[in-house]
Amino acid sequence: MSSRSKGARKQYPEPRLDPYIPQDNDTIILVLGQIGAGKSTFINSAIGFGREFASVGHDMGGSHTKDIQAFHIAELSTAGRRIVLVDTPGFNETTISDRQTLQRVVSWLNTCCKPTTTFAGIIYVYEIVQPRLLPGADYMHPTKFSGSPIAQHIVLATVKWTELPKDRFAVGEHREREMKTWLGNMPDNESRVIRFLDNSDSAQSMVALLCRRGTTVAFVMGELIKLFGVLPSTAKPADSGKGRKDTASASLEFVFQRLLDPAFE
Ligand SMILES: Nc1nc2c(ncn2[C@@H]2O[C@H](COP(=O)(O)OP(=O)(O)OP(=O)(O)O)[C@@H](O)[C@H]2O)c(=O)[nH]1
Ligand SMILES: [Mg+2]
Repeated sequence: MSSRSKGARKQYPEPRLDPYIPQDNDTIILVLGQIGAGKSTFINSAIGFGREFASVGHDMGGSHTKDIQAFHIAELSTAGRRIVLVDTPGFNETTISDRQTLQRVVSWLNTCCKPTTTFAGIIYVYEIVQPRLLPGADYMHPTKFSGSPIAQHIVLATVKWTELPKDRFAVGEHREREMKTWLGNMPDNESRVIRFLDNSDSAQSMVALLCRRGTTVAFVMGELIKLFGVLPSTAKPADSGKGRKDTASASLEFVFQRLLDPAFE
């Protein structure tokens, strides 16, 4: 990545936009965080063509990203395995609860992924300029994953370092140290709180880190259900138009019905 020249990037096809048609060997990464944190901006950097594929919002209203949307990173895809970054509406939105937002994400995974889809992880985008964000007030605060097997599939991407006044930089570093305790006592915790340096290499290195350690979508959905009690909606989600329901994803739903209801035959 850092060794690649800008010219080398041009030989890759630009990522395809909607509709997202799941393929057997897709590798999924969810990008989550508060409204306006910089999720869509991060995805554009990771895609790496200097273009705004994921729409970025500059207004002060609620979540600019309204729908869950999947983007491929052609540059990072190898051996027929596509890396797909999933942009999501932000938490702390006024018109929809965080629980409903997470339910949409879980429903999207349930509907748009195949049983063979690899789940590489979650990039949780966190504004370093944010003075306080109490776990009780943040439904999916990263502390909630402490002790969960999902913790090893999370990267905390701290963003907006350039917005910290120079004399407040030490405060940012202090917050960063605190974050390193959030995912619990895992050997490589510290290495997964990473500064986003506003460039493609920085975003792509986080993606590559997560891709070294994948699990199944079914496992992650099961853990999200256990941690947050959020069931995938049985109704077709509004976002499913951006994916395709086929027999493979239907069989994933079957896995989940069984997981949720031990009596299910
Ligand atoms: N300085 C700086 N500004 C950023 C960064 N990321 C995002 N922004 C700005 O923050 C604002 C929101 O960015 P988005 O990428 O739309 O944030 P989002 O998390 O996708 O927002 P929602 O979709 O509304 O939840 C925009 O004005 C961006 O230009 C960053 O890394 N550094
Ligand atoms: Mg967005």
